[in-house]
Amino acid sequence: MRCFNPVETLEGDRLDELKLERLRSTVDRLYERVPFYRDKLDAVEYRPGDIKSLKDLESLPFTTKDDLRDNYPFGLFAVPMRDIVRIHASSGTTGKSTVVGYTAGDIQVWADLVARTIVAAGGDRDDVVHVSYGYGLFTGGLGLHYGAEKLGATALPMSGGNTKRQVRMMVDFGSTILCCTPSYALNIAEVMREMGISRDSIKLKAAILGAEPWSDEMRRQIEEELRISAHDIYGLSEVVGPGVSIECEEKKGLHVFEDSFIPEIIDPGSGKVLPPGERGELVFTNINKEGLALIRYRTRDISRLFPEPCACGRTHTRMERVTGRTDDMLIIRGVNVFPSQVEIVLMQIPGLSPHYQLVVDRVENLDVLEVQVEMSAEVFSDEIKQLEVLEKRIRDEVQSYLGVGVKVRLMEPRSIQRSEGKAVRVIDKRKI
Ligand code: DLL
Repeated sequence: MRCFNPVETLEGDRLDELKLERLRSTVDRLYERVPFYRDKLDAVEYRPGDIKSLKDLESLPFTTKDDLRDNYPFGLFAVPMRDIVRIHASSGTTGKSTVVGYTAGDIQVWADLVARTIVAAGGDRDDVVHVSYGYGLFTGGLGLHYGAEKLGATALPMSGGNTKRQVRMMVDFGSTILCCTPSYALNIAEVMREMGISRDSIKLKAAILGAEPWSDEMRRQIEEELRISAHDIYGLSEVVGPGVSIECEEKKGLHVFEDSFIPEIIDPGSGKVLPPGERGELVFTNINKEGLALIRYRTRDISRLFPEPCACGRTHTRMERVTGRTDDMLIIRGVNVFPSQVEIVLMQIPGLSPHYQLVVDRVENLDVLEVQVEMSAEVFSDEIKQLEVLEKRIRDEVQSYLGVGVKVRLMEPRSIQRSEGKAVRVIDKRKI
């Protein structure tokens, strides 16, 4: 195993010492410098110096997306604006976007974290890192870019879109590591096929895919089609951007870089910390960030932690891949449904493409979930009768997996809009 930073293999006790020291200094600094945190910490009668052990984190208050919005744009920054060298923001589909700021030191730390993820995916300085995450206020593009440069690899700042051009550059420049959303990786593979570019004309060996949920089934499809090793990368702008965690070669969970973030899993209802192995809402505390550091930030992402040692040798805890968010969960006639569950079923049925969308509506006060999925080109030319059999199979299998009846609509190849960034999986007409 190769690591970019020796801290990735720091022994448990030493890692805990480092975490404690950084936690204490972060919380005390926020108390001094950020009025919002001073008020919140005063409310729980916290006094600087009160953190004596990592367990004390549990007594601190949570931070939510609303707190960031209420302090829009720069109210939670812990340094003067003249020390901020970069701003990013999340798109914010509802209300104000959330704004994050980085000092020069933060940019270095972040680049180091992302360099670790590229190495975990098998990269080194000889690689050509093809960055198809969007550049701009979104953290994906510049995040991967700085990581690739930090590693000493060659960064290719493609950004999203213009997929044919992406493929041409991949051939001409010999890209070896692709960074984009999993749905965009499938889109690229499809365009490659349509352009008649054979797998042998590209040098791709790995992909660092994230920013949206995806399943192991989708991983298999991407790995098969592109003949690469696909690694899940997780992160969120509020906490830093990409580089919070990554899958190593074992692909049994994502290592959370604990020298920078302390993860917890809580019960989303009660806010109580859950024991290792139990599934709940992921919460992160920044312990290595100057510009904007958040205490117990509630991500709304659902996961669980595996503190057991990993065969790769990294000592940092692992989190299960994020399969859904507390706020993505659809409630269909009282049954909780995550789009990722539907994906798992669809990907196991031959004759379907990995492009799908869920359309939810309310008809006569009853929720109706329609699964729209594209057929592969071969199936599309089949007789109607065979299509009916396929439709019924999907309906039955989704129903038995989810425990709720669904409508199924087989779609023509290429009729569902392709993503160039995060895929839109759900169209909920009930809210309109
Ligand atoms: O998506 C940062 C990122 C960029 C991560 C590139 C990975 C690669 P936001 O736009 O703030 O930041 O969205 C964060 O996206 O809370 C999750 O719900 C979701 N998400 C991110 N990575 C994954 C993943 C970036 N690997 C939100 N699996 C998070 C599932 C993910 N969901």
